[in-house]
Amino acid sequence: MVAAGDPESFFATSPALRDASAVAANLQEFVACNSHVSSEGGGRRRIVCVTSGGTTVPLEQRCVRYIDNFSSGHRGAASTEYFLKAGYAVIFVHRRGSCQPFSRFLPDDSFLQFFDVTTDLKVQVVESQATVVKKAIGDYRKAIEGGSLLKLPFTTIFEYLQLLKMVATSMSSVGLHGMFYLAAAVSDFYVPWDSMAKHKIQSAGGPLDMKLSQVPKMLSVLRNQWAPLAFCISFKLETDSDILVQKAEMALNKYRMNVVVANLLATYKEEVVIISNGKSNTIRRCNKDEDLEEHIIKLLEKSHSKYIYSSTEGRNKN
Ligand code: PAZ
Repeated sequence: MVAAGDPESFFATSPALRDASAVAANLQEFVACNSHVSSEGGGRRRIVCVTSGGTTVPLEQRCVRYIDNFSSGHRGAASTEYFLKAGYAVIFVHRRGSCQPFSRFLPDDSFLQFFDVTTDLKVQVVESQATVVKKAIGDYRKAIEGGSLLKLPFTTIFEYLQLLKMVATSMSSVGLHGMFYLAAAVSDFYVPWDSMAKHKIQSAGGPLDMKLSQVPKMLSVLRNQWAPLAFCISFKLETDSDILVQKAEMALNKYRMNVVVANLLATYKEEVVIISNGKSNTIRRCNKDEDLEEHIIKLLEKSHSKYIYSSTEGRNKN
């Protein structure tokens, strides 16, 4: 049985990540290709790991049922677009099937609304959507073919934390120029793999009585061991406005985050509170056509620059 909150036993008992060696090779190549000094004189290229979407907690090893976590992945996908625009290389660690950068504008019910069949039986994008689709394809190809965007999918809490560890250790060489933007909704409780039912849980045995263990707090490990120099931003989602800022400040201090972005379930698309160093700054979007993430990323990019500058200054003085 895994001791609650112990990161090492969590990893030792988790099912191995599929294709781990291919993921490690892709990561190594991505980081190496993007850790160069910019030819445009902008200094060293920055790399951000954006996490996005919710993790699942399987209830059976041959999983039929699972506990899920709220999150569409919209915030992570939109933020990825703005980080790319700001010149960052992005490692997009996302829930399979969640919102993706450059295609988040597609309609939820049917993307077939975007297409028409012509009289000579060719498929084409409807005229009203042509401009937006052309731009999205262009931006997406530029990011992928230019080697600025690496997408790594997860579903379960086991996959997510193993990926986060791999990304963080691969990015340790990037030092101050690395950023973690942890927008994923990560499960707080889980069933350890070695105490999980192997087969589908049967209902004949009556009500299900199940004890969940606490997921180890990996933010401390990220900050202290995996990527100690990186600029770290975590998110805090609450439903009770009376505790939001207090909980966000606690996370900032306890895990030594550089910034915590606090948001409420009822208003998270409209506003967030950015908390850092005893300062708090509320950002609101002015209208529904605007992306709140554009404002968040602008602010974080500036804070990251200051962080790099002040850390480098500090080192030069010593
Ligand atoms: O993915 P989404 O756009 O639907 O939601 C984003 C969010 C609310 C999950 C994110 O802003 C957030 O707060 N993430 C951290 C959640 C948590 O406290 O676990």
